[in-house]
Amino acid sequence: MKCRSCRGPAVIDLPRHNANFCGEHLVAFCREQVRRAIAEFEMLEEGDRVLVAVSGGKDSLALWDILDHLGYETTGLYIGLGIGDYSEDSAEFVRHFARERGAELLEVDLASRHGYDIPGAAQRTKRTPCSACGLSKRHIFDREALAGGHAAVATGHNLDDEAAVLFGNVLRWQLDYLARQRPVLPARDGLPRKVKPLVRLTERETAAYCIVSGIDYQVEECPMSAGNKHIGYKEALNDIEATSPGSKADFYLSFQRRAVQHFEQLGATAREALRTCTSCGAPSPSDTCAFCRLESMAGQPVELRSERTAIGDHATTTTGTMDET
Ligand code: Q46
Ligand code: ZN
Ligand code: ZN
Repeated sequence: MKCRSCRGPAVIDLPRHNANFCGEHLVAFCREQVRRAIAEFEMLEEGDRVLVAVSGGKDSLALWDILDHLGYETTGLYIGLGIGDYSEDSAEFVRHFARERGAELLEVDLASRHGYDIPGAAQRTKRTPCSACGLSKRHIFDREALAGGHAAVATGHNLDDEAAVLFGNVLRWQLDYLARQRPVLPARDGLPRKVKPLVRLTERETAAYCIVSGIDYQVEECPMSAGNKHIGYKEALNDIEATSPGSKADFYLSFQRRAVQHFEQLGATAREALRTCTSCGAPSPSDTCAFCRLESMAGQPVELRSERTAIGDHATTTTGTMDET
């Protein structure tokens, strides 16, 4: 098996591209895929300041690394979800990555800042853990991006994730979700722009990118993901991909290129006028936003605080601050 670019020994085969790559050219390939996704979907402009949502997994760390290499000014944002050992380990992977590169890392710990963790919130509010988690993460991404003056929030959703969500939305013909399933959501009504620059890369490719680039990441999956129906959709799409390489990318990217605009008219429900949450100031359709309602049901009162830390030159200060959490 030879690398398509240099004819040296290949470390990975990518049937959908009819190509094999050595480590060096796999890295170049992945960065090029991200550059093309950003350009095609007009996600970012040259040199933009980007807040990268990092979980400690392969996708978000690969994304942070690639955006850095593409010349964006990045800050990592890690949210401590309080999911036992899983969260403790994931924080360590993120801190290690940031420390090695002298990268700026912002941490928000749900328990110390908002008085709840995800397992507790799920129990007290009768939401599923992923629903409480998603709501919390979206709110904090938006808030921190606006507070820091970042041009956009970037998340590590890859092609497998997005194709699986699309598959689920098509199975149920969720027109409103289909209309909004874009790799870039423009800033609006006091919300920052959101981008998914990994939509041209599969999770196998981001994992290989991390291994070849020496990025240590958390392999373990979140223990609260059990029962998530997207896992089954991913398996179904992988079965199709195995016999018909390229189907997954075609399914998702052709939807973006040729179909999503048709759903915009079909699925567009009159967008509720947004007011301002009287508690936190975030845009909200009601007087109190969903996040503040979750916090008041799930949380214990805490003294609010925020942690912004520059890692590298100030490693000692950083460690001190982080240990507090
Ligand atoms: S972290 Fe949170 Fe995921 Fe865990 S609780 Fe669900 S949403 S599965 S990306
Ligand atoms: Zn090569
Ligand atoms: Zn609020």
